[in-house]
Amino acid sequence: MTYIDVFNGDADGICALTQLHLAEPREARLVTGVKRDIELLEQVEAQAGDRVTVLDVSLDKNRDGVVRLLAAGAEVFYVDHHFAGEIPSADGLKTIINEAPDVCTSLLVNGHLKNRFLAWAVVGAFGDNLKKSAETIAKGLDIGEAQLRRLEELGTYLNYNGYGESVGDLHFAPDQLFRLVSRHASPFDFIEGEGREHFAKLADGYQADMGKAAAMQPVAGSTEHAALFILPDAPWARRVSGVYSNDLVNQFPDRAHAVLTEKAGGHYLISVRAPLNRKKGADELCRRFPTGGGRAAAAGINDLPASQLGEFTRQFTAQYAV
Ligand SMILES: [Mn+2]
Repeated sequence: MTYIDVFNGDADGICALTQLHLAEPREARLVTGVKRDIELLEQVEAQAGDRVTVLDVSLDKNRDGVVRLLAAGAEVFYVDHHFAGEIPSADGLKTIINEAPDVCTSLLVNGHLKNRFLAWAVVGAFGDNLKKSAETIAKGLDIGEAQLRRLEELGTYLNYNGYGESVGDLHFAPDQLFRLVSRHASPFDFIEGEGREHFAKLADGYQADMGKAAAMQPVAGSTEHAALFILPDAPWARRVSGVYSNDLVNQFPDRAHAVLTEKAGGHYLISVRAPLNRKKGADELCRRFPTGGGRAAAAGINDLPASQLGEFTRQFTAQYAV
């Protein structure tokens, strides 16, 4: 019997699996990737009796894999908050799926584990930009404001590390980062204890990349309610695009944001954020384009041809016209 742990390579995926490993330490085959690499079950082969855990990737994008693994006799435990569509019914499948906009996978795992590693759930929720949810559940921790902000920073940095076109863009491969992080029952041991050099590497990378992004201005076609930014084809831009989008949303809560990163060949990688005060429509907009997907508040398009930039700009500004 083999454990196979499949997780999104962002803060939420890493913090969800960290909680599960702390609760039940195990040797597992890890399957992950950059944050946008969500069709992860394509890579998974399993045999009868194997236990496959899948975290923080849309079941809709992995349904064929789930069905195939179940047919092979594996047991599948699936926890997620993205669009799921129809959930297969089978004895071998256990799901915890909740698409509510104030929930993330780390919070769902925290509920499953009855708050055993609550601080890690707080980090995961901050990482998914669910500040209110994170602060609400953090009331169950005996920590002060300064410590809460450290958990927020860690969530932000882990999330930041997941963005890139390929693992080569990232400071840490997500499976490596999971191994470094999940040794610690408390996130503070990673932040200021034995893991502090890794925390510092994330912090330094984040500050440097965000400094470059902060110099960018909205491009032509942007409106008062919907702003577009275009970042160059460079590793720093691919790393920072997602967190920069979150940062813009927090700075301008009434405005929708699209951050486009140029790719080789003239295509764009896009992060869309609905206005913080009206978390709607980002997934709907992105799913109208090939390679688009996500959640109502935060969605993206992996590969938009330059020829569709005008159409995307038109639909984005129409979606958020008021
Ligand atoms: Mn998530």
